[in-house]
Amino acid sequence: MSNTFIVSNRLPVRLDDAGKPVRTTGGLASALAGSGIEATWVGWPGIASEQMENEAQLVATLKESGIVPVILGEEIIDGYYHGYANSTVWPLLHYMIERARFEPEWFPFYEKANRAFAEAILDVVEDSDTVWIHDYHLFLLPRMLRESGKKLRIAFFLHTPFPSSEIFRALSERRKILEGLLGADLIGFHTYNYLRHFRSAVLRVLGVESNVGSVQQEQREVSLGVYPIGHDHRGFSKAMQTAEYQDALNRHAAELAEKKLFISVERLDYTKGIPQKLDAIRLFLKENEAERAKIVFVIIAVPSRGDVDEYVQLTEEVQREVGAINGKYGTVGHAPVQFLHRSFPQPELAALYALADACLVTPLIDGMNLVAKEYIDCKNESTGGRPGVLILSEFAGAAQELSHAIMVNPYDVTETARAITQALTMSDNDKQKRTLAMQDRLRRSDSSAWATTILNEVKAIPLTVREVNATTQFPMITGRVVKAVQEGGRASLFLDYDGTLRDFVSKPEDAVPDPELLPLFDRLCAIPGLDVAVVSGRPLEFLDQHFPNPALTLVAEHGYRWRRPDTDGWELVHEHIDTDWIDVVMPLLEQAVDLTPGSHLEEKQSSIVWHYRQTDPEFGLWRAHGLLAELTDVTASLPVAVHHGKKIVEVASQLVNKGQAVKALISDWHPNIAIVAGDDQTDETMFALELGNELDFVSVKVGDEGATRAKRRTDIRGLRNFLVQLSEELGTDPALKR
Ligand code: GDG
Repeated sequence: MSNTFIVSNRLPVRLDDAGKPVRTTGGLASALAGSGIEATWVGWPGIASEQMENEAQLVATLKESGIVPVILGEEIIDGYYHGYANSTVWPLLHYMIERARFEPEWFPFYEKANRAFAEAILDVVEDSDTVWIHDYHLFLLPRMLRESGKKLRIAFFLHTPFPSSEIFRALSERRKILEGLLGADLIGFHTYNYLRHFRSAVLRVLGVESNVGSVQQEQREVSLGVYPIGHDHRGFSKAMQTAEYQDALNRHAAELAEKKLFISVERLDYTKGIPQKLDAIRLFLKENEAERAKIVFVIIAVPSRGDVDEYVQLTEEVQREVGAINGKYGTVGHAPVQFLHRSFPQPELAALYALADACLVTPLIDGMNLVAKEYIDCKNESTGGRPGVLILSEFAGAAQELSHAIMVNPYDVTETARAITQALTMSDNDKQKRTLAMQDRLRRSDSSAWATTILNEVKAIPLTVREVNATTQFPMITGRVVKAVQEGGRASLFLDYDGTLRDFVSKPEDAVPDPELLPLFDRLCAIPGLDVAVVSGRPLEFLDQHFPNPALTLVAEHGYRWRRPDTDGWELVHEHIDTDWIDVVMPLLEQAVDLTPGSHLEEKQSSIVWHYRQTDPEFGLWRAHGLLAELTDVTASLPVAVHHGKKIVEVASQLVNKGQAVKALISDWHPNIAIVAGDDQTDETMFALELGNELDFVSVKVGDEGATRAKRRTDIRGLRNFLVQLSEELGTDPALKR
């Protein structure tokens, strides 16, 4: 049976006065408890190893209750948690680049901490287990687990926003972070906007294109999804059944008497917009003298990240401002703003939600915001709830679901002050209607439903998807080639170069053959009965320079010229080719270069190629579509073929294509078996060849993108392994050795 592991920076435990771990509820822990999913937690217990009185005992106690602790020392916690995660990444994910601190010494600790998590997990997981990783503290972990070679299903959920790539790319470690994340099988976000920004970062930082729902990674597909988190409905319902809740409800109702209660609840964090909220309250009190004594704003701000300077300063700023407002608008018996800088038990919180006439949720930006959902849920008449209305920032992820709230722009203090007036004067009937319109859906899509959905989706991903090992498709073919050659027949290999025999690089001239390739060709060319051709779009100069072995056949410029063994160098494949069309298409191609920074033209004997690999990826693609439409029009009656390849648009003479050249070579060589391999559109002319039943014709597409007429697929490594295997099997046969 496969197991599920939930990994988050903090474990759902706190240490009591005696240093003993006590399970805490709330958030993820309750979500899972409610969903009936059994999972083991992996995380940091919240104190540094140096502070633990008896580390071994603590670890043993935690393990007994199904928890796997990740033990971290003070130095790592400082650099990883207080430093990189909370002082660099957190502000950046929330668009607050001016608050982000960039200290080069922090990232190595972030890596070390992620590594410590990986090791703790790898100690306990087995093949086919599911690991669900949470949040920005652990961006590198999915890849670390993937690289372990264990067959795990890995999900990652980001609880914060994912910002625009313009902001994200300010991180020096942007590549490592994206690559780390892409080690997962499934990456989840709260909203479609965050997913969209993530895709754009993957495109702009890694140059990897994606679909709305997935990113292709070598032989794996990484699913992307939108899963708005729900609140702990079950937990709040239970809390509202307790005596503690009733007691708080009665007590607060008596304290409030006729006064209206406007509540806000949040961690004291600069993303939550507390100073702006206080500005709006101040403006409201200034303009509504008659209301001052009748309203109380209770601001519950749970202490957060007290070790980070930014947070200490924010606390002081908020305390000062609250004092100033009360000093100005309070009376002897009444302070309009109550700032409660501490945490409350859940039943007490539920009672305050139930009583409050309005809830002010006004973050400057927030991944989701659960308080907004909890407030709506607690508006339950049968448990003493009073009608109330939610005032909600349009920049909280929750705004996309809670459309019946009074929506505000938290930066617009006047608008928020006006929303307070609107809430104050709203009829109970209107409040109830708004609440009811949202309540059912919120209760259904609570935190348990959310956790169940994500876990079900990741568990449905077949482990075998990413085991499609291209090399496994070849033994049969190797056997057929070996047999043909050993039985005195002939075999031919027609191999494209870029993207087939080696990877793409941004400058085509840098894509020289790697050190293994030329000796491999030397070995293959030495096998009697085997003919080998490199069939490329490259100019003859490049091929001549990099493939010196004269026994190797070279086809340049997509089949325009060739260099065959035992001949005097390069010849035209076809004697007469009309190139008058070049004058017609050239102006269009030159215009494309002028209008698209980073693009350039490559002129070949029988074709012209517009390259846009180094342009802005979206802009380049858009221009390519425009150019293709124009070219299709202009070339309708010309003897050319226009095609859209990988980051190129090519106009080529119709007679000249790789397929025609291969066909001519096959009729020369008479092989019993021929293998053609290529990765892009120009190679389709080879795959589409119809050469009769006599020939064993094997077409292989390298890469898993796009439709193809080839009968098989592999990747660069798979093809390379096949060639090596062939050279070993045929090269080691003494009968065949020269
Ligand atoms: C991150 C993202 C995203 C608060 N005060 C008390 C208390 N709380 C509980 C609330 C609520 C939770 O804390 C706060 O959750 P939020 O969603 O509002 O915000 P973050 O802490 O910033 O959480 C956020 C979330 O992750 C989930 O993905 O929504 O955008 O920033 O549940 O009830 N609970 C108790 N006493 C308090 O005084 N018992």
